[in-house]
Amino acid sequence: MSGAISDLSARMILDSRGNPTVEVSCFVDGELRGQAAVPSGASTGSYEAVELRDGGEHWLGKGVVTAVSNVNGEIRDAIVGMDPSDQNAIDTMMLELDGTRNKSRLGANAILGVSMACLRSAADGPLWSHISSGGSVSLPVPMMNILNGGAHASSNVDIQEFMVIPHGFDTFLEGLRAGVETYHALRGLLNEEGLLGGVGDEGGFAPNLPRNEDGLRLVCGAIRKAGYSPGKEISISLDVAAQEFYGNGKYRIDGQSLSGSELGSKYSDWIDRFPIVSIEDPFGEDDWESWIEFTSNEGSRVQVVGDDLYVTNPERLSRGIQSSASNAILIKLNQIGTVTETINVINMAKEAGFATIMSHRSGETSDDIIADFAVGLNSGQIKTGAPARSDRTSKYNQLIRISDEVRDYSQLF
Ligand code: 2PG
Ligand code: MG
Repeated sequence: MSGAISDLSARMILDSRGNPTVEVSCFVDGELRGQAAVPSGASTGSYEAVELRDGGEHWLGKGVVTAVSNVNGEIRDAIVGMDPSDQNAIDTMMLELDGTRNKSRLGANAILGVSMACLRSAADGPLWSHISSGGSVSLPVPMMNILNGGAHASSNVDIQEFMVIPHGFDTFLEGLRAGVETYHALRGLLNEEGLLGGVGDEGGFAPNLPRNEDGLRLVCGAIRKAGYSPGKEISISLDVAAQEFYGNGKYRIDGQSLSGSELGSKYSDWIDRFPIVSIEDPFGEDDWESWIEFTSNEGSRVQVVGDDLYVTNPERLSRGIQSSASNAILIKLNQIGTVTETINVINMAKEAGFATIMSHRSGETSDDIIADFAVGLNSGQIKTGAPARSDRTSKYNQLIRISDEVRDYSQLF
């Protein structure tokens, strides 16, 4: 779209956990053309780009006054006058202005808000089409987090996410329907077992369970109760987020203290007995040895996904590719902090033959931009929580809208 950026304005809004976050509006030739809101993680990797928080007493230290004024001041001054369709120039300008390796001066939350708002301003038609710039597109298979634990729930379950992947369907809508039916079936099953309580940060149920394995049993039961065959039409994906229970070389899970190899054997046993097709962050973010060993043992049976391990960072991904530490990467815009760098990382992963999964954060807004990214970058998979609460369903609903225009549903597993 022609024209020049005439103004940028940022403000604080609230995310799904009731914490402040940054929203940015981008004006082209005096007209509002694009608006975007920044998500926020709870189980964040230490190598992520820095989210600027004010500290102090207001908003429990989580205020974003500084990040907002960085957009309304320095960043605005540098970006006004630029062509919104030159995403690379916009992002490079902000990287240079920030001047740090991890965006800690201006804040990745300030920079990403601008980057995404400019992207939206440049789109002449559907955003997914603009993002694809003529490349192949497809509707992603969803990873739906129906049982929450770890840092996203106050239960005793160590594993952060038990997800269902409806891969055995011809269309996105059929897959989504099967996942939704399984979510409701799980509610029924938990109710029957006296385990139904509240939900976690991503809308999945959050029961206390005797062992983590009970999560697998319950999800399988829910798939069957919904009328589907576990492993055939719907399989299981886990985000262990193992960094959260790692310390002094040991993983504390199910009341045991395990080495990386022992934990790997536990996963192998689960893979033997349950239809698990994907495991994210099975080990800590610096425990490369365990990653390499596990991927060499199980990489042909399951997708091994690096999230905290790679933090959508090209240097960390390059190490993972060279050492075969995994065979897939989770992609989160705010881990790296600009649209351009996100696209570069996903392309790098694809060239190496890695699978890619576009992902939300546990703290979200109703912004649905990741739906367009998943389609436009042909990521094949999207992870965006339970089919409940509008911070999660906004992404599914946008994919439903896009499915009127795009027919291909990614074929996996
Ligand atoms: C993850 C994410 C999203 P968070 O670990 O993959 O599910 O959680 O945003 O808390 O890092
Ligand atoms: Mg994760």
